[in-house]
Amino acid sequence: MKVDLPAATNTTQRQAAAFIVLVRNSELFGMLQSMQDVEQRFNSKFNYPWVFLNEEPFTKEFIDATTSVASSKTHYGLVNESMWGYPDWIDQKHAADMRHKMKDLPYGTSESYRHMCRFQSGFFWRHPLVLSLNLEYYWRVEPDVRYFCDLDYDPFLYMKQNNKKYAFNISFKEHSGTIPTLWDNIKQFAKNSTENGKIYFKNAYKDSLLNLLSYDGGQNYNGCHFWTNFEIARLDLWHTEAYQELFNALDKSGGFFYERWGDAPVHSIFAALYLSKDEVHFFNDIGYKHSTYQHCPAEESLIRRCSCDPKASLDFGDRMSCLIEYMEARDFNPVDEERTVNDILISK
Ligand SMILES: Nc1nc2c(ncn2[C@@H]2O[C@H](COP(=O)(O)OP(=O)(O)O)[C@@H](O)[C@H]2O)c(=O)[nH]1
Ligand SMILES: *[C@@H]1O[C@H](CO)[C@@H](O)[C@H](O)[C@H]1NC(C)=O
Ligand SMILES: *[C@@H]1O[C@H](CO)[C@@H](O)[C@H](O)[C@H]1NC(C)=O
Ligand SMILES: *[C@@H]1O[C@H](CO)[C@@H](O)[C@H](O)[C@H]1NC(C)=O
Ligand SMILES: *[C@@H]1O[C@H](CO)[C@@H](O)[C@H](O)[C@H]1NC(C)=O
Ligand SMILES: [Mg+2]
Repeated sequence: MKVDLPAATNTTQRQAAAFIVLVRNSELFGMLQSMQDVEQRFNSKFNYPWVFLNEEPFTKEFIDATTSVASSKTHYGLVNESMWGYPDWIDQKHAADMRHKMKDLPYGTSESYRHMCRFQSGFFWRHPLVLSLNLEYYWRVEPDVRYFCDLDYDPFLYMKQNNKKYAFNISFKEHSGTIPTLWDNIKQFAKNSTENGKIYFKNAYKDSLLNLLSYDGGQNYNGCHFWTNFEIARLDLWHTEAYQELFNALDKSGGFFYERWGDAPVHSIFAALYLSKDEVHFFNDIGYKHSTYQHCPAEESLIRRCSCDPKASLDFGDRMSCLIEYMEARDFNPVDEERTVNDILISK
């Protein structure tokens, strides 16, 4: 994949951007590990601020330690119960029963994980602290991730110059047991909106990444999603009427609690349906590791002082990787295909 990168220099103009991290006090040491990598590989040269969010107040220890590792400003925000808790339409007894039924799935019984996924889907981008900073882009960071490669250009500037709205660097397949009715709700949302005279997914099917999500032309979801442990995006993507209405509809359906919808499939489905292919970017040059899944760039020209082995990369080798689906969705361009994404969603 050929990409035109900004100059490898730290003298380019800074963007309105920040790292946004949702994290617990107990994850301090994993957080410092991630921050040290990000700072060493990139941010010590570019000095973007850090924003930390938590549904409990950060401890003095957490604040002092993270502030001392950051090369720039740090901000700390509390997530209150308006963004972390049960909406009044949720039947909490039913939610508890469903968690028990999902005990064999990853985080199946976890209540906090569900609040986390709902927050990352519907709220981090409108948290008062985030709004107050007037950011155009964010880069999501989590504790315990490794950044293996030096990054000597500014990815926010890259996104600005190339009109990218959402960027990821690894893709992955969700366990279908966590999202049994998610896709039906997406299709139903498109139908409901269309009936109300609102067409949110106007892009041509062949200009979208819909085929990343489906092996059968939109009938069923194949589980592919971007891995939101690393995500760089425009905040206004989530402020669109289309996303806010979609989130509201998904939230009303209860699936964040009765199932275990992840923010990764929710973000990814929206980005793939709403954006054009060219607005989504695969950051192939940021060697990255999150627990057992890693991405290490294999292209010769992209190897930039990395300390990882491309052969150990998830990418094409692993059946859980969706990179092949992504590449095929990018290449999908039949001459006689005139339908829009909305046409597809409402016909299935
Ligand atoms: N403050 C807070 N952060 C959480 C909680 N649960 C998860 N997170 C954060 O949300 C992100 C995703 O959680 P993680 O456990 O890494 O989930 P995974 O990446 O899907 O395995 C990480 O940044 C965590 O630090 C929680 O209960 N409270
Ligand atoms: C980044 O830029 C500043 C000035 O703009 C310079 O002082 C600093 O040395 C640079 N840092 C690195 C690591 O290149
Ligand atoms: C929680 O935060 C929201 C803004 O995000 C605010 O409107 C609300 O008043 C806060 N609630 C409490 C109980 O502090
Ligand atoms: C679609 O509209 C119906 C009828 O108003 C409603 O019951 C349902 O929850 C809506 N579903 C979605 C996903 O918007
Ligand atoms: C993926 O993103 C992570 C950052 O989270 C970064 O460390 C890693 O270098 C990125 N990997 C790739 C492949 O770009
Ligand atoms: Mg994680």
